[in-house]
Amino acid sequence: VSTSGAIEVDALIIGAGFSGLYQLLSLRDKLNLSVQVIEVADEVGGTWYWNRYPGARCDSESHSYQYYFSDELVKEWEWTQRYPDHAEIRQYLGHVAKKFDLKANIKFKTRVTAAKYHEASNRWHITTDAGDTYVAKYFITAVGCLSSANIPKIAGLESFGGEWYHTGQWPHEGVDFTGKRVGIIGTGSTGIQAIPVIAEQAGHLTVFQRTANYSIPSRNAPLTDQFKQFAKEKISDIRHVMHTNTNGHAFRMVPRSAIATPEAERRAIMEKAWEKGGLEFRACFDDILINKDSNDTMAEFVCEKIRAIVRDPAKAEVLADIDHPFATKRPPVDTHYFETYNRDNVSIVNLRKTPIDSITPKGIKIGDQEYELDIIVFATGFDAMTGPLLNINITGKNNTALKDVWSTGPSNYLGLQVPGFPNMFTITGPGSPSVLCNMPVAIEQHVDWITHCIADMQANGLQKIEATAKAANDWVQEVNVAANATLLPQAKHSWYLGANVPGKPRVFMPYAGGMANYRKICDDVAKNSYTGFQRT
Ligand code: NA7
Repeated sequence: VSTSGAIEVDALIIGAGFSGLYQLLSLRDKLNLSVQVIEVADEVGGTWYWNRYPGARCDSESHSYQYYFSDELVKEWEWTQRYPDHAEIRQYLGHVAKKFDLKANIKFKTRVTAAKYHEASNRWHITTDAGDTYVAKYFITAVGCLSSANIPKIAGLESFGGEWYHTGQWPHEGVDFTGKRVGIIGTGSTGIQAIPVIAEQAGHLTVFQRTANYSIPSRNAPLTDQFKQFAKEKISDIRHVMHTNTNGHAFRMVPRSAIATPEAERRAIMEKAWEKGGLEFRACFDDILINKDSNDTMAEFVCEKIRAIVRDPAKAEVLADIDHPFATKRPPVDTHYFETYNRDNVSIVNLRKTPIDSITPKGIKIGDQEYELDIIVFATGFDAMTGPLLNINITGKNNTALKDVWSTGPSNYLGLQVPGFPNMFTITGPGSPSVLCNMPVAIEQHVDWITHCIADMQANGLQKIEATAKAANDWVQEVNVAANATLLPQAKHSWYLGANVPGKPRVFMPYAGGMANYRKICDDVAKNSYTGFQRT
């Protein structure tokens, strides 16, 4: 503690999810730095602390959705299911925190209210709602990219007489839907997970769908002993696959074109992949995101499945009326999603035809019709990637606010550093490939890179690292070029583009050039004495 009452640390990290925990461990135990983590929740877990809605489960397979920095850790943790649910992931992160004694450096139930760079001292001053000020050389945001809830400003919400919830801020005690009239808005990954579970409890569930979505059956099941053993014996191989492919998952894209494969063979491949289930479905051809004709074959296949599963043709029509190429929005994986529409107590409303007018004391009003509801669930996603950063009042050199620098869209270098904000690092920031990748793989890469960068500064007596404006401009171009080389920008209603939040700049935010490419770019930057950064 300094004479001014401020608490001096080498590094301050915001967030105690996957990123913050590993960044803390790396800086504290590998570099011997003093580190403070600030976390608003009362426990570790990050996104999984908040997302406890019915059916909340990871879309990555459990053996790939964990840290790989320690073989010992991989060996000692036992996942129970093919896809871990929110509670199991929290248990896992709790185990990690305990094993490495991480909580000693985490201040819980505290929100960072502002972070300001002081040029004369080259220090970040970070203030919290507990009234503390931390002074840190390094300031690292580990705030997640899908953590700022998007609650649409629908007129009349405050007048609603029932209960309403956003899935990303779910009450820990749960919500009792038994016999209730429930409405859910949103059919992204979250809505698609929640709808089948809520439908089993509710008296009636009305799904309000704006954009129809593809979804692949997850085929979730308990893990067999044989698979658990395989995953522990093959740690190095699994790590190698995840580190050398485009998406960080433990499977590879099969190098063949969908459109160039004869139709009968193509169909047989897709049928088999559909039966196996999960995100691997899209990996059975490697040109789905670059060749529209190839993409069409897969899109048509999924739409045929929807029509075959959903018995009511009117419902099937609404569900299969998809306006974007396959996998250009984050493709959900589900457990009995389309089958749920065969229940008598589930109906669907097409908001593309008639949007929501307002929320009334009794329910949701669309045109002349009022849908009477006891509970409304907003599965309406997040102000993705930039939202969590802009929620903190971050000010860099010359009193420049991050929100002003990013008023027309985010710009930074490698997704990791913003010019004018020296010694600040953003884990899984916009411009990084994280959201197009199996998240822990992207996180470990970001954290390892930042840790090496800081180690190199410490070893060489360097005080400051700052991305140059040119490097950031070039990176923004690179992110654009990478996106435009794919079909991804063709999904106009996508949070990748900021399109889900009214007024948000329409900029394709994630780096779509693939995780392995990105890793190589970052490694080359470091090898070449941190090209694109100014270090003093
Ligand atoms: P998403 O994928 O952003 O989905 C949100 C859904 O809510 C989507 O269907 C939206 O329709 C819909 N939405 C958003 N705002 C509105 C309004 N105002 N009216 C009607 N419908 C609306 O969020 P998720 O939580 O499902 O998933 C986020 C990520 O978490 C996911 O990609 C995985 O990476 C894990 P739209 O498509 O915008 O027309």
